[in-house]
Amino acid sequence: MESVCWKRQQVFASLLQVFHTRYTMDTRLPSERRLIIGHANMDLDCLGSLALASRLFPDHMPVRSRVAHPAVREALTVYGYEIPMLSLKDVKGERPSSLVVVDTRSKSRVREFWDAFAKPPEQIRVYDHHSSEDGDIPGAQLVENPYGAQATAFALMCQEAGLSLNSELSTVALAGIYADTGNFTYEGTSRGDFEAALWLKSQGASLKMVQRLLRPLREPFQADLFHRAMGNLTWRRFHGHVVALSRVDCPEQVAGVGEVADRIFAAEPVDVLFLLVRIENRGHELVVGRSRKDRFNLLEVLESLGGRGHPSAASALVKDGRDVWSQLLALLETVPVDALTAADLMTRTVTSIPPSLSIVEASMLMEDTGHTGFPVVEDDGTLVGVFTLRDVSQARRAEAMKAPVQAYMAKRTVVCSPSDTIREVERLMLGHNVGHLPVMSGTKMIGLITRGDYKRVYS
Ligand SMILES: [Mn+2]
Repeated sequence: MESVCWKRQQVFASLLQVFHTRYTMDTRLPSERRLIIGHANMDLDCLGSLALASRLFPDHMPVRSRVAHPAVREALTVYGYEIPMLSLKDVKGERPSSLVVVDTRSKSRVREFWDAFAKPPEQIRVYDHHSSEDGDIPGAQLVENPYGAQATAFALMCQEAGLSLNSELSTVALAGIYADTGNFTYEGTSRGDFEAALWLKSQGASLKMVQRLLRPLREPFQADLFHRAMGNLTWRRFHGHVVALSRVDCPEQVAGVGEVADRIFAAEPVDVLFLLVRIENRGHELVVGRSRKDRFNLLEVLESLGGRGHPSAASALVKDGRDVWSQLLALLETVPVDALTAADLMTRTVTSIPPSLSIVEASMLMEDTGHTGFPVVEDDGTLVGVFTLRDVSQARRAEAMKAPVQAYMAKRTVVCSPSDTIREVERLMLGHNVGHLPVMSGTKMIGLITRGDYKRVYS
C-alpha cells in the first residue's frame, strides 16, 4: 500500500510538471494513458515527428528516449516548453491503453520503452518511413509513408487536417526534414519533403534556427572523434569503388557519431566511408557507413552485422565482440556490385568522320545528327583526334570552313579504356574539360562517352 502511495505521489509530481507546460492537465490514471514514442537515441526527425504527432493526436502524450542527439537536446532546451514530454521514468510500470510509434517500426529501436511498460499497449499504431526496417513490433498497425523524413508525413497530415502550427513546432519539424533528407539531397528525398518544408516555412519555421540546430560537430567529443578518425583514415578499392575506412576508440557510447561520419564523408572525395568506433566500456563496436553511389548499397554490406538505415546511410552496432574490422573487409571483397565502368557508360555505335572531311560538311553532319562532336578516324580505324562544335566556331572565326577537320581538331585526344571506372571517366572529362571521351581497346576505338552519357548516371 505504501509503495502504491509513493508511486502515486511520484506520478502526481510528474503530472504537475506537465501541467505547467501543457494547456490542459492529463487527469487520467497513468494506466490509461495514451502515449507517443519514437526510437532510442532520438534525432531531429524523431523529435519533429513527436512534436507534430502531439498535435495530430492531442489525447496522446509524447515520451522522450533516454539518450538523445546533441541537436535534439539543444532543441529541447530552447523549445521544450512548447513540446511537453514525459520521460522514461514517468512511464515506468505503465500499461498504456494506446500507443503511437513514430519514425521507426523496429522492436529493437523501441526496446527501452517496452522494458519500461508493465504490459504491452493494447492498441499500437506505427508511423514510419524506414522501408528497409523490419516491422516487427507485435500487434502494431503500420502506416507506411514514402518520404525522406517522418516529419514530412505528419506535416502533410497537419496541413490536410487544417491545423496551424506555431513557429516553434514548425521549426523543429523542418529541422527534422532537413536532417533526414541531408538538406534535400539524399536518395529518397521526395516531392512531399519539399512540399512539407514549404508549408512549415509558411507556418513560421525559422531557417536561422534550423541552420543552428543542423550545425555539425557541436560537442567537443565530436570534434575529437573527427580529428582522430581523419588521422586513421585509409583508402582502399573494392570492386572499383573507392572506400575510406577509419577505426577509433571511444571510452563510452555517445550519440552523434553519425554526424562525425557525415563531416568526414563531406571532406573526403571517396565513394564510400566506413567509420568504426570501438566502445571501450562495453566491448561493442559501432559501424557507421555512408555511400554516394546507387551501386554501393550499405544495407547489403552491413546486413550480416545487423545494419539498418538506408542504402546510402546506415549503421550497425555489433555487441558480440567479434572482429568487426576483418569481417567488414571480407564483406567488402564479396558483397558490393562492381562500380560502373566506361564500358557501361559508353555509346557503342559511334558516328566518326575522316580527317579529310571539310569543316562545313562536319558542321552539317552535326546539325543532322544532333551530336556536338565526332571522333576523327583514319581509314584503317586509327583514332587521330576529336572534332567538336568548339572547333567549328574557331574555324568560322578564321573563315576556314572549307579546311579539313584535321586542321582544327584536337589532336592530343584524351581517351579511356573500357575497364576505367566512372571515377576515372569523371576525372578525365572534368580535368581536361572534354565532352567526348573515346573508349579504346588498344588502338581501336570501341565506343564514345559523351556529356549525355555521363549525366545519365546522375539522373
Ligand atoms: Mn527519420
